[in-house]
Amino acid sequence: MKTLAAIFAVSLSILPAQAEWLWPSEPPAGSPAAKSEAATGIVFTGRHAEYTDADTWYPSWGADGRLYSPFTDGTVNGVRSFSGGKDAVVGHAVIAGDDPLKLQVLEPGTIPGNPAPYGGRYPGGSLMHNGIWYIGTYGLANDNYGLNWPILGPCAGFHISKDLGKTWTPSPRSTEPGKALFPEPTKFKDPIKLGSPHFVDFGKNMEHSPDGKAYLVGHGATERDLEDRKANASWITGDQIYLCRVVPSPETINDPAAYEFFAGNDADGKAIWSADFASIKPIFEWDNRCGCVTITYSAPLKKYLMCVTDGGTTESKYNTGIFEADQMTGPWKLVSWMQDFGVQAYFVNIPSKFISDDGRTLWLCYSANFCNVMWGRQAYRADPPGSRYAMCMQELRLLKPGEALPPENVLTSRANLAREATLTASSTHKDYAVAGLTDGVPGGFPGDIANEWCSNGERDGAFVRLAWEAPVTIGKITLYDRPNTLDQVQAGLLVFSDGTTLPVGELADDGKTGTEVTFAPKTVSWVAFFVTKVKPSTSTLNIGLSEITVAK
Ligand SMILES: [Ca+2]
Ligand SMILES: [Ca+2]
Ligand SMILES: [Ca+2]
Repeated sequence: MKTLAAIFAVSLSILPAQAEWLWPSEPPAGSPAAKSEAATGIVFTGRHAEYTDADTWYPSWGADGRLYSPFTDGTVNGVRSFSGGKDAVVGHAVIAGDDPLKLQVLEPGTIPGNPAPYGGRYPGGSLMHNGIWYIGTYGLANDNYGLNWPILGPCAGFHISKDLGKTWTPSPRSTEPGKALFPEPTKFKDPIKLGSPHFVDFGKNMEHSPDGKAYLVGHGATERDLEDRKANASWITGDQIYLCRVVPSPETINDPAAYEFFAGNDADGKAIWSADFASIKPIFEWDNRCGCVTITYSAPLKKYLMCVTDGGTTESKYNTGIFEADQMTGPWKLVSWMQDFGVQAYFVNIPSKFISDDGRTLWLCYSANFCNVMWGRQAYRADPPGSRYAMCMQELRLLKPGEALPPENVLTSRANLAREATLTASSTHKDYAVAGLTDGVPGGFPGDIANEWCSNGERDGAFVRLAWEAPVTIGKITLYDRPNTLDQVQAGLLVFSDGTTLPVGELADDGKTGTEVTFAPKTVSWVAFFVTKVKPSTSTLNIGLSEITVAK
């Protein structure tokens, strides 16, 4: 029962096509974007793969067909990058392969960069153009009120490599106010509009740039931190989105005078571009919703696709909006607002390399749930499955107008209250996690063991408990056995926080069919499932469950 994940650096899970599910669009009140008529929703296919234990992946598609990306705060093939503190470095790596389920992350290296006066220096936009690789960095500051890097600092320009990342010329700019690439902030910790800029992904070697220029999109705010709220503009939170452009070359990329800034539209609705940073205007604004942003051009759809993350408190669950527009300067229309995507997904982008010929199927590249790894203090679940601290690749489809929605799936439905519960178990095998119990996939050994909960050598007597922060009203529970045919629950008992109990009979051994238990609705703060009988003799070694759902 050695974990597959321990043998392969890549974990992947493939679900049958019928497992597709719609992520409901739930925009909060006050959404400034009209609904898209070109793409009416987002359906996940269940195909995903995760690579490395580092984050901050922004792949740029080189003329040689490979992707060039920064990374940080993790290790790639033994090369470690950590971007906090005075010895900050940013990592870089090459991503080879044409199948997002079978990528290779190669040739890692690091670049040092002093973050002073900020506390960390993190990778931002990456561009591979005409064989020259540019990696941007930006500063982040903490303060004495907690949260994760709540203050966004300036872009310190770009490191440049002319030999595919073997050697680098450091940026002549720094994170010091007055010495950064753009004029803001004017003093340490002051607000910044064009923070954490990322290159618009125009396809292979920027083939679809409208004018040969590179465009940088960034997020920020005009208000100081705390004027509106804590983390008003951080690495993952902000109020507006801004755009600038430059003819990319080693001579221009770090020269502020080479840049033009989007400065609004003229009376005919035509974009105004100004060399004066003071004229800059947002391409999109939504108070406290405009965190980290990326834009990709979809050549088949002739649309720009924008991923915007609303990073909450910087440590909470995050939301991601996907927008589309005919032009980078907008107006932007909402494809889907994915509440709690990840549930804590960040640095979301759409690598142009993996957009299908019809433009309808694409892959999100992101990282997720860093709180679980960094502090272990929040047990954020992987939603969609596969979302973890890594380079996550997740396939989705953009729904066409009039296209039928996939059938509602109780496992992945937001009506499944099990997904909101805090889980505890009588024991968990060291290669497993209790999170597999509610990841939406009734799978497990000999498949992906991340999809199930497995006790540590227990048989009858083992239990799991689902608890909610606030009481929930429930009337239906479905239990799935572990899919292997050694371990089987043959009877169990549901125990509710109101003191009531319900017996449960034998679960289908193959775990494919759930056993549904319905009852008169009751309001409870927790429910536990005790295993009372298992497959006899020595067959059952580590009893467990592959999934449990709880609904009204
Ligand atoms: Ca704000
Ligand atoms: Ca599961
Ligand atoms: Ca079984």
